[in-house]
Amino acid sequence: STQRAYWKESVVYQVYPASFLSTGSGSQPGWGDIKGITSKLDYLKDLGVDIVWSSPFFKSPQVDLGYDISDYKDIDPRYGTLADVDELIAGLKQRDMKLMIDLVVNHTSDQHAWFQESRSSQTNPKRSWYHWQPAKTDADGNRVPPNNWAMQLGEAHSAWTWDESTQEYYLSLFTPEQPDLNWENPDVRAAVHDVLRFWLDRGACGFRMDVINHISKEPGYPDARVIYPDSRYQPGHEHYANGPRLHEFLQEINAKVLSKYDSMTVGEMPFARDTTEILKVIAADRKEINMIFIFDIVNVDDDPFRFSLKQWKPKDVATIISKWQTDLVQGGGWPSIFLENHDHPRSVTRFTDDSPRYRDLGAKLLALMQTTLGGTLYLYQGEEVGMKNFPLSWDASEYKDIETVNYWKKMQDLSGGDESKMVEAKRIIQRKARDHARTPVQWSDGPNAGFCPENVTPWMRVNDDCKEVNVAAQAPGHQNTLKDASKEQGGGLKSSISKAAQKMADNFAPVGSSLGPVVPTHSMPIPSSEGEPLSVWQFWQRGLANRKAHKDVFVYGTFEALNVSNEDVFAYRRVGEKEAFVVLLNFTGETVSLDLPEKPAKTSKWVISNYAEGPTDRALQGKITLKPWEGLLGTAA
Ligand code: ISL
Repeated sequence: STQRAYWKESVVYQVYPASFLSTGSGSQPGWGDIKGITSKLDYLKDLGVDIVWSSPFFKSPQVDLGYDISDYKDIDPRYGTLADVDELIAGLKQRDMKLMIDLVVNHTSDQHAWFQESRSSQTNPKRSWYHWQPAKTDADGNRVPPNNWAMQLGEAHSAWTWDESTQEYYLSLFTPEQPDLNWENPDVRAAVHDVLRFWLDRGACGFRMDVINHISKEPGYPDARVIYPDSRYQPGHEHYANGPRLHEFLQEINAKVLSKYDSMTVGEMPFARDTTEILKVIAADRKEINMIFIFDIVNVDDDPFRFSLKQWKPKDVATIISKWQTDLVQGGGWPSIFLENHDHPRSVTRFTDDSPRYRDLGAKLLALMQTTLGGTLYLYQGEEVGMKNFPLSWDASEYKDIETVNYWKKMQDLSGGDESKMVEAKRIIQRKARDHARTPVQWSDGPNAGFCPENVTPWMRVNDDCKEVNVAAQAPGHQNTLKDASKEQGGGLKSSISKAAQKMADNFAPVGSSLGPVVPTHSMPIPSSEGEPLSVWQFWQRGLANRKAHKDVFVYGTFEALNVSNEDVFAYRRVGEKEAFVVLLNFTGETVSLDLPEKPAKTSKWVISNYAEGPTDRALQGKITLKPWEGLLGTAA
């Protein structure tokens, strides 16, 4: 049976600090800060979070919102100070929670002292800390980059940036302001190890490792295979994702640093699809990293890259998730569960229907799915209240992300004044841009959604729906955000407890299961007026509590996809040593029916539905009907 570990059972909550909460303690008004995170620890604890992963808050020119770091051991004044981080770590410890740091060491900022030295001359001792290459010349005698690799966030640009003063190119896979470190150089690796030790010694539990499978580039920088015949530059990841020395570098980090701490690691590995290749990184006996983010599910509508709209089918979701749920565990690895992060649009928009009629049901359907899948669960800020993409009506200037800005510029160049092309481009960014995950967290229905004070303009526009969708309206006991929010008291929540909501909450503890009812870790009333369902937030809270109370099944149990007669329904069984559950998820806005085979899915009782009235008297096997976007959880015989 599977070895237990804290990092397997933990619920991780990702904070994107610029957009989380602005208390005014940072240097830039309208920008989130570290004290904002610290002030929300009770909130997170109450939700059921164990570990906070914050996107980078280190010193940075913010070209790529902190993924361009100019000092790994200091904090950007916009976010606060090192003392603020110490306070955050202490606050987490007090609550038996942990902090995970975002480690961005494939590249630095071009403002990092290492790069400043490296670019100062061709003979500087740090020259070889980055990838420098002489120019090539094309048939017409023009200067051209060393190869045809494209910049990932730079639409139609070369991945190589020309340095006028030293007359060479440097590799910059993301933007020109993010030069790639040269991991071939042992001094670079030692400097990175030092950064890890610095944060572990300060009390971080581990790392989310940014594009960690990009650190080993193929020697000689061979040309990329051509995917876009019309384009001069090509993706090229076959030469730098999962490169030749990746395992050696990861094992070195583990042996020299990680193994000396009770640490956890999750690697971000774009372009990792091959099971064998992935298991080489995460299988426990490899001593590399604990788990990775596999992007198949969030790439389901890419064709093959982000700015495209591919029609996906519910069946695709079922196929992708089922594959990783089984393959990784069988191969000695460990899955991560997530549908959102700061690089992807909102899941309720993407995977369900975010219109007023179905939005709550959709968000709860996804919560039911995620809290009942195996692996370490990652929740992204705002997902717990069902935040959605901002609307098509917003002007293109509201998009701030460098990737979107570059794409928009490229489309303007290409469109040659053809308005219909820009209408299409706008439709695409409204569905797919990273910006949708970066609007301020909606804490209340007050000014700026409670993200920052009234007289301050937030760095990014608050989504229009904040009046209806916000934490204060959904999370009992969390009405106050900024200090003077007292006028909101009693505004969002109805105090009477409805029988329907109470019944549903009780049902979250599957009766008849060996572990008995869930004992909530919080002691709050169930808020709702007659007939009102649980809020999305409450549904998440109870889902997380349920997951923990039955972790033998939901975290550690086996996963079996169920072959039901309807391809729009994702159906699976989770099986532990003492109990088992069945999950049925209708990924359409239609009423569907399916045949649930007697074996292996004969359930003893349906216990949860995302509909307020609960599972009602649904059949236990044979023909079953599901309402639009309905999810059901049942105990299995
Ligand atoms: O968003 C993408 C391009 O469409 C992804 O490929 C993304 O660049 C990739 O997942 C790497 O992301 C990470 O590194 C980037 C940074 O911009 C992202 O925010 C970060 O999550 C460079 O550091």
